[in-house]
Amino acid sequence: RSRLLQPEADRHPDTHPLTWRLRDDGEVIWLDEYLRKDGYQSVRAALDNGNPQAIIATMKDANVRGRGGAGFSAGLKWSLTLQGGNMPRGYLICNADEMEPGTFKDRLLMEQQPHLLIEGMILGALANNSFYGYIFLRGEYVEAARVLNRALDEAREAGWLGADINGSGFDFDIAVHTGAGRYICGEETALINSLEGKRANPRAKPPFPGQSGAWGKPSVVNNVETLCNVPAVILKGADWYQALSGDRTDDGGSKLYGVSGPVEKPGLWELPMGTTGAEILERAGGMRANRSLKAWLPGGASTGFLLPEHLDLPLDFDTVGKEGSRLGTGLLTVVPQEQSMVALMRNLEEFFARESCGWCTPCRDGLPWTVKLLRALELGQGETGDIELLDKLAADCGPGLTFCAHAPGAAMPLQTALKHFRQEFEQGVGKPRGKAHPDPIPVGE
Ligand code: L3W
Repeated sequence: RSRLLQPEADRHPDTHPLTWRLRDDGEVIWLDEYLRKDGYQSVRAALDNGNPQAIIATMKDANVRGRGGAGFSAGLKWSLTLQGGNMPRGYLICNADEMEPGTFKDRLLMEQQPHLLIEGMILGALANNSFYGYIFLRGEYVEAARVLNRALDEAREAGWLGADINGSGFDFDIAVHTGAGRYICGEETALINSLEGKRANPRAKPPFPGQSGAWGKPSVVNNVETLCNVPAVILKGADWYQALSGDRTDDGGSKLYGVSGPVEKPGLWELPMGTTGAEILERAGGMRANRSLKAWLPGGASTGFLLPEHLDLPLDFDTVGKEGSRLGTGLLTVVPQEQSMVALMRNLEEFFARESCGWCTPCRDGLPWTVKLLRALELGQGETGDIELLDKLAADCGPGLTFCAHAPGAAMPLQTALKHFRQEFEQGVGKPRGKAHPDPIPVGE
């Protein structure tokens, strides 16, 4: 299996909070070793301190931005959770439904350092006064489920989970819940519906889950990598975390960046936030022989295409936004010169169309229509006006026009492909417009 192998020279607790404990053999860091390497010290410190507000204040000052792709401040989210007074205690949910195409960071974290995630979740539970935690895990992540369940048993036996955690009076336990294979379950409110045993349609926000989530209780949903940052932030403080990225960007911390595609060494590394695409490509050994870079996605299929000229931009949460893209998950997908952008977009839109929950019209009907147009263009059988129609269908999926971010996520790669490579799409127009455009056919036919 693939492993997160941070080079030994880079493994230091002061600079690599997510990966410094990793071993050369890539084996799992079980409890004994985790404890030897400072494990659970931040939970101990937080329990001794006994002030959940202090955890939230540190997280807010550190400005740990959500690593699932949206970049919302975790500390701010935690400060908005309804708690106290007559509020029932709620849930701390880890979003481990990693299905973004090209993204494999959370799996490697969970498979190798399960206790780091568990420690981050306990801190999240303390801060949000959660009484129970769920790890909503992608169903195909069988190995991660095995590792997590064994680590949860270890933590329970050692008193880090369960009733009265290490004599503190605080109760909290965690269960792994495996998903059944839908991308939309990664959207936090669809995830909550799925957890409740309902169909995974997104819910309207507000109310945000922190106000009313699973079974109507305050529920905080954070990504795996986000939660794995928490122990070191609580132990070392906001200034240390901010300084990790140096003067590369205003966003602090380190980030798991990776590459897939025709590069010499596809992989995943912990690097300072704001590392450039060029530096990440260099880590990956550059493009394979006889391949040159045509375009790249900075963080999954729902981000926008960037060009070689953008390689020197810092990959933080805001900079690539000015180029029509987003950081997303920070795992680059590299596209070589000979790849047809029309075929690539057809493939991506087939994925997005298939994974639509069907709730909102622009997504349910617009995405299959997009696939139909792209299929025709790919075969050179597009009609005059098809490209303008693609522009319109993508615009109809824009932010705010649908319940959740699935449709805007599907629109962004299409819009940027049309912007940067329009000529390739135009080459697929082979005939004048027919009398009437037929209705979209269901994807899969
Ligand atoms: C309280 C407010 N909370 C926002 C919270 C909100 C959520 C977080 C981000 O989409 C993107 C999507 C995918 N009070 C709040 C508030 N929040 N305002 O902040 O919310 P939002 O709406 O900005 O984004 P989202 O709906 O969570 C996430 C993209 O990420 N993506 C997907 C990645 C998939 C994976 C994976 O498979 N592991 O990561 C990648 O780019 O397309 O655009 O918690 O409640 N006023």
